[in-house]
Amino acid sequence: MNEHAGEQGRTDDVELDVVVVGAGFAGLYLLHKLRGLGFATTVLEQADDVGGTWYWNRYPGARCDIESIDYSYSFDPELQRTWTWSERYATQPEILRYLGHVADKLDLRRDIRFSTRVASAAWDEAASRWTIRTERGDTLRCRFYVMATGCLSLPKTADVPGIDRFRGATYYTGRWPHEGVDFTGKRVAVIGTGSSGVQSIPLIAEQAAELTVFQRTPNFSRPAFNGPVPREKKAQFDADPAAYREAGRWSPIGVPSEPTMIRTFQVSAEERRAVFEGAWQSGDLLAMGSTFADMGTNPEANETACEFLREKIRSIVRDPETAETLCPKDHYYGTKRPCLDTHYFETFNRPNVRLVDLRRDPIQTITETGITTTASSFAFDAIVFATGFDAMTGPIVAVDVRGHGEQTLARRWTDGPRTYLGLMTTGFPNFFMITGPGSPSVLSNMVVSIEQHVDWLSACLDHMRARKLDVVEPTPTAEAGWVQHVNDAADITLYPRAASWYMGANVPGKPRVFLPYVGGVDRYRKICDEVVSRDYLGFAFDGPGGARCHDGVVQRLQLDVTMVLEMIELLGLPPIETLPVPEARAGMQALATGRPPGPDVGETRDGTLPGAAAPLAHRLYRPSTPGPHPIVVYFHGGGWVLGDLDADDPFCRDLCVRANAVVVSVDYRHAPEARFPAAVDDGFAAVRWIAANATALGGIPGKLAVCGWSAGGNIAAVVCQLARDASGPAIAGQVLVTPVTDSDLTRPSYVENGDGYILTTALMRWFWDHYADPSDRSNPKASPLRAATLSGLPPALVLTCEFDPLRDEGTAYANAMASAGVPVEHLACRGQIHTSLTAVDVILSGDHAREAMGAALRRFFVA
Ligand code: NA7
Repeated sequence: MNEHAGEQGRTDDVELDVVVVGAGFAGLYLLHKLRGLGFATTVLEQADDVGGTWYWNRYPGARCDIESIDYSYSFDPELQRTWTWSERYATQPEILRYLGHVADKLDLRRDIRFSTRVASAAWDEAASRWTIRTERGDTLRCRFYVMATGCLSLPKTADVPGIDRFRGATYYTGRWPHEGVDFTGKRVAVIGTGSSGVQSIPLIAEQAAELTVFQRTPNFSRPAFNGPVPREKKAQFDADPAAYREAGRWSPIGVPSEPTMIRTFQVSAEERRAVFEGAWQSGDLLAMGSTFADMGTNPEANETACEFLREKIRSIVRDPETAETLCPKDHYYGTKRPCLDTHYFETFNRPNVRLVDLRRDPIQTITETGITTTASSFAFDAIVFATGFDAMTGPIVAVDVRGHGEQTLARRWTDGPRTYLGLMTTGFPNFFMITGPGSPSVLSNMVVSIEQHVDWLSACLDHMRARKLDVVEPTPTAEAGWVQHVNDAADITLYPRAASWYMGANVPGKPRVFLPYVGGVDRYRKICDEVVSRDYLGFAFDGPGGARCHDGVVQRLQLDVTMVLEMIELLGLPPIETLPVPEARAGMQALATGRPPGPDVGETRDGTLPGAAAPLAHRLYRPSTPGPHPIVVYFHGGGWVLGDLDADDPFCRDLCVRANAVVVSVDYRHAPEARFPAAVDDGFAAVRWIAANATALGGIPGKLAVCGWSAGGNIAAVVCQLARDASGPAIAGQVLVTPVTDSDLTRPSYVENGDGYILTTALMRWFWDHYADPSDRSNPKASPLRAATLSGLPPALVLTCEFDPLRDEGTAYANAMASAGVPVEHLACRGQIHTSLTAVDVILSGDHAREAMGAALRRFFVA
């Protein structure tokens, strides 16, 4: 098997195209693929056979927890036809047999050097080659160097004091003896309750005389209900394997699925329970996190699932104190990797099993004979460490990798990994990672993500060869953009709130950075494909074929904005400007149904107040805190044509809570029925009336601000100018949310963002045509940017969005006010579109802007 054993210390005179490190799922497929393309490839593998993760993790109960049909290669139809899994979730030995079978079938072993650990890899600038040195003294030279080392392959150093003192046997789940371990009659300790602990504990308990489980953090786990491959699943697969695989590739997790759009609190408590029970009974790892659309983002929603799961634990574990100790309470479901088990919680009902809660009773030291905690001393014959891995970055930086200027990767990543697409990192030409940090990797079915990376990388090398390009490296711009996107995407989820290995939190001293990409396998695949179709956007190539680079950032929209745009595209709605006004209004109302309602406020009250010509409807939102409160007069958006009191209701609630102010939303007259200047005249009349009646409204006289979105921002801005010119009422501040400030539709933002981001240039033109005659449009009451002077206006917060046609006129207004001496804060919202900031609980990435609005208003009222 190991044809190179005994050839230690050799220096290859062959120049390889590619050296791959690791012979697990990734390395095997990569070798096959590159060989097929005619690249001279060698794989280096530290074990003495193939298998990677599945070679090392031989602990009792080790098995996959993505169903085996999904957790297997898709690239070879014959392999799919001829291999049959014996169980729904295959055991480690069966998966290892599978990988051995693949290696045999494709004759891979002849290009794999086993028992070979890479010691260092250095980029030779002059030759544009990598020099790889192994711990047994081999030296290899290659054009491309690929780490296919897996995300969970470097066991974490056991950070428990006294570990070397123990005279009994110690075992690591990730380095389990090949011959197995017989615990019969032994007193055994298991430290760690992640997947490895949860899978092994029930089996160790069956054998050992006594088992003591040392738990630091309880984990969410559900029964796998393992057994034969479910008939339905198999039938679905067999009916059309290619279509089945394609559905997996274009799914969020890499397993065919139909994501739900329903949010947790849209259904009753009973319905919710039934949905959770269904997920529990399914034995599917992904089912619980997919029960409702907001599981990963809404803490209260997630907590309902957590409590359901805790109840299950309490119903299984007989001793109430033990049950309570096993109930996770310090993290949301899914934010630490959940587990699937077979009789895990039941194991704690056995008389020979006890649980030690390390949060209450931490380990002081391991001794010669056992473990001493603050409260007790335990004697053991064996200690099993199920303490996990230095995940994702650990195996990569463990090698002394040196790129440009001898810089080491470990040093470059001191503050956390920086990658472009999780595939490459700047400063390290021709160095690739398979499922590296910044790619979906561990948040997905690994095999699907591995295949995607291998296919992408092979196509890239083929592309380079065809164009005589020798060297590839991502650009700093592309990498910075991707790192930003990966972080932004994680920040809208609950993930960063947990001390998980996803965050690097399990390894003392490791930077806390969210490592994988949460955007999903499908969206990520689309992004990688887009990079290729845009001439390898963000990659710089060089070689005899010439230097070339199409620099740029591939994903500039926030993840949740992308998701909303995708949803709207699916709806296939006609452009608003092609509709008659009544239909456009009805369409807007229909779109608003079913959206999240926004936060609760103390009280809402509908009424009328005097407008410029006739009474105007208004809605008042009062905070639940004791009053009186300052007042914010709010004007909704809709291009002076659309919108009503309901349109921005969630946003008004949000504003009310964040500003701790009464919000009075005023429904001014709309065009085309009432054209310019009806809307602004109504706005001014309303502000005057509200200021005069502040006390009756529960407000504080003299503490009044205005706020508006889009055309409502236009009204708010104009009202401030009118109040200044009329010497009252006093306005403490103005919050202008992506406001219309000018009728000039030729600014660059109208060109760059004129189509594809909901508010289009064509729609803006339609709005203006309905609202104002061309001759009126330069009037400052229509285009407040054109006022003779902007001095003397109230302090302002102006919010603009990067992908909004109105971006530049908002910026221009903020700058012009600032030049005129008005205190102005301008918040330019990255990756957002015109409709982002009012989309409360939908565009979560807009939350910090909403918080800034609340803070600005509170400041205005203090001043
Ligand atoms: P995990 O999931 O990282 O679990 C490791 C467990 O060990 C976890 O409960 C840790 O508690 C615990 N641990 C780690 N260090 C200590 C010390 N020093 N003292 C006490 N307890 C400790 O690794 P697994 O091998 O179980 O699973 C890895 C992945 O493989 C899994 O997620 C699946 O993707 C497959 P903590 O939670 O850090 O408090």
